[in-house]
Amino acid sequence: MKLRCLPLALLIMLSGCSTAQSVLHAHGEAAIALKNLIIFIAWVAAIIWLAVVGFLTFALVPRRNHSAGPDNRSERTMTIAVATATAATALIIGILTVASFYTTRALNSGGNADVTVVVRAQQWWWQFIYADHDQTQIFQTANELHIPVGKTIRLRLQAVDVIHSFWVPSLAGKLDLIPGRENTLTLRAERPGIYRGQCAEFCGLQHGHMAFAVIAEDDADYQRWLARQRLDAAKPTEAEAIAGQGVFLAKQCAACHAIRGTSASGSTGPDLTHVAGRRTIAAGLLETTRGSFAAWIADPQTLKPGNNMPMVPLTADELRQLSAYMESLR
Ligand code: HEC
Ligand SMILES: [Cu+2]
Repeated sequence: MKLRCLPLALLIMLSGCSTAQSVLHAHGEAAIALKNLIIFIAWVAAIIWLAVVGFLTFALVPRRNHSAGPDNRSERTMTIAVATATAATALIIGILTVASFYTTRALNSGGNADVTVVVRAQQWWWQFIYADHDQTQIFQTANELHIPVGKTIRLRLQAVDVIHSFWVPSLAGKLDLIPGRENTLTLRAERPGIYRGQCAEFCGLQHGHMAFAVIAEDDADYQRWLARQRLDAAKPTEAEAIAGQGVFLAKQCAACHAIRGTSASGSTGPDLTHVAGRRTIAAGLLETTRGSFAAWIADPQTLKPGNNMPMVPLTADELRQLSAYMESLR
């Protein structure tokens, strides 16, 4: 009976093998420090386990010549054994405490940041606002954080509604976003890649659909992305997309979404200025395609029940035009 459960248990363990979002695939300064700490603690625990099992086996092996009652010698041996074990326990706990203390202190050592991004978590998506001294250069995006490789990124973590938690296991430790207070997380990617992140604090119905991506790219690519993001939305050229812009501005869409360069300036939902340039929509739910836009706009409540975008009644033509317009926003 028990043996029959074994394959199932092994199968479940296999699910830990993905590298998509793994603490053990560390590519960021902070994540590497944390991974080393985890491995160190695992080794210490393994050695302790072996020692305990060793002593237990030793104690269970029957031996001849042991006296019937407790004599002075065995009592003395016992005292020494207990004292040694207690001292060893205290020492090991001490070492582990010091190791975690120095590791976590190094994570938040501050220093100068090359890029500062305000992260505003809300049910159930991530708003990323790229700060700049020059007011005209500030822009925002959603669910996709672009960073330059090898640079220090300062994230100012804020929550709009309830507590959320920012976690990109391959790059850094996790940190909560708490309404009314700001936490700071320092992030640094050592090599280019797309790192999956996920809200790590249960925040309501769609907590599981609150993913994001950190895209670490070399400086030239990052600068190109930055320059593009700072531009206003592209003017639609296709007839269908032009009609779509009209629908967007006429329906409630513009009350919740901003599209720079148009009169749409809502702030309840993600900024859509360059929405088609993002890999996914609705916080990792759907890959960005014209079909996904249509599906999402037609019925956001079936795709992501409870989310804060209502179903706006549209005709089939309006839906097609809106999707074409969304797809033109690169
Ligand atoms: C009441 C506010 C509201 C209205 C009205 C609204 N939306 Fe949204 N929209 C949202 C919110 C909130 C989200 C984020 C949902 C999530 O991911 O949980 C969203 C997400 C989106 C996204 C995905 C963006 C991304 O980057 O993930 C698109 C595209 C979109 N809306 C288009 C539209 C269109 C087109 C209309 C008009 C037909 C519209 N929305 C009307 C609030 C609104
Ligand atoms: Cu959450």
